[in-house]
Amino acid sequence: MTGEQVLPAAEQTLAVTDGRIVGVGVTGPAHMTLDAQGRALLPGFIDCHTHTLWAGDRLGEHLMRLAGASYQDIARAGGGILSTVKAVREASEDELAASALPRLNTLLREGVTNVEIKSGYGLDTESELKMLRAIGRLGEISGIDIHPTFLGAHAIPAGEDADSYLDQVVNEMLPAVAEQGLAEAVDIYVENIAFGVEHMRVLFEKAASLGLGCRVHAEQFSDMGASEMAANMGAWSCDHLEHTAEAGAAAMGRAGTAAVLLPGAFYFLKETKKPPVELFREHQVPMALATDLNPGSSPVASLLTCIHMAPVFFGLTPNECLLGVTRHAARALGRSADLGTLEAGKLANFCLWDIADPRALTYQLGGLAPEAVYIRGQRHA
Ligand code: DI6
Ligand code: FE
Repeated sequence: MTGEQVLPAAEQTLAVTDGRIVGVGVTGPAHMTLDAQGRALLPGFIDCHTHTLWAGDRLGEHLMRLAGASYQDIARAGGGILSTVKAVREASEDELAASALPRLNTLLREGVTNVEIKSGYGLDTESELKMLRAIGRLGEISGIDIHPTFLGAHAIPAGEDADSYLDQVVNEMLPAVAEQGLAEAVDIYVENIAFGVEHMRVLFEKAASLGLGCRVHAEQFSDMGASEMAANMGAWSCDHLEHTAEAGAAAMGRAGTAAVLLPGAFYFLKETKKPPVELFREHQVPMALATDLNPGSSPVASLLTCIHMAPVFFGLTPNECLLGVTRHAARALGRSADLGTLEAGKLANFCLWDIADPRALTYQLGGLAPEAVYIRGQRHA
């Protein structure tokens, strides 16, 4: 896997028709032919795990954590995700979309053409649908390709219990989300401060029956066996994974489930337990990298910062980082057929970088930007 390259250096031209690549390294019949002229031509970067849409801020909690409180302490005291939920419920769909737009544009300027965005700060039917509609609208107004994920099972709302809330998520919210075509996948937070693996099983069975992909926040703080079960159920990805054991890695490898590593959250929460990258290599698990952009655990609107941190914190090679934001990120989104590499038939989402060696993107921290960003063959930045 470390030997795979993002793009062979010789491929300097792309032929594009109707937003899709029709030829690489050739100038066949096409509406547009692009010659990279010595610049590095790379697939558009994919930020495959974000919570980019929120309202309010969590600066106060940041200050509490700097004074010694833990993320879990704050969550148990009714802060954390639930404080963002309160702000999101009070915000309109327009306000939500407008506040997320600058964050998306920040990602775009670093060469990110595709962003997954999760709901999960509504936690009731109306507010979850409002978030997903705002996320859909962001795709139209930003020009970035957005991949919406329904994360109704993100936290347990105040005053409710996990079982009955999960029942609402599965039997009320999810059917509405699917019927209105508002999400491509579901996600659930399996953790001792949130949901258990049996909740995940019920959610995934329903999601699969409705044709949605399955993803899970797994093993961020403890190992509850979520990645093993999720992989065995055909999940697209398991994300976080600091506490994953070999059984989880082996199941992911067998199933081809992507491991999405989130160095921004690891950094911001000052974690010390690292995801088991050696096990992922051994079991040939495709590793992806994402920002986890959110107001609580990863206020990091920079995928380039994450690909800089991953070698330092987790020991990823520069090639693994580049694959992590292209080919393997596409897999985490269930979109390998359309995204992640520059091949005929895939979407023409790509960037031109004025660098001799793409691995340099993992070297310098800050100040890097592509010369041009194309999404579906249209120039965007
Ligand atoms: N894990 C995360 O990193 C985010 N959600 C989750 O389940 C954090 C979301 C937040 O704190 O607002
Ligand atoms: Fe997350």
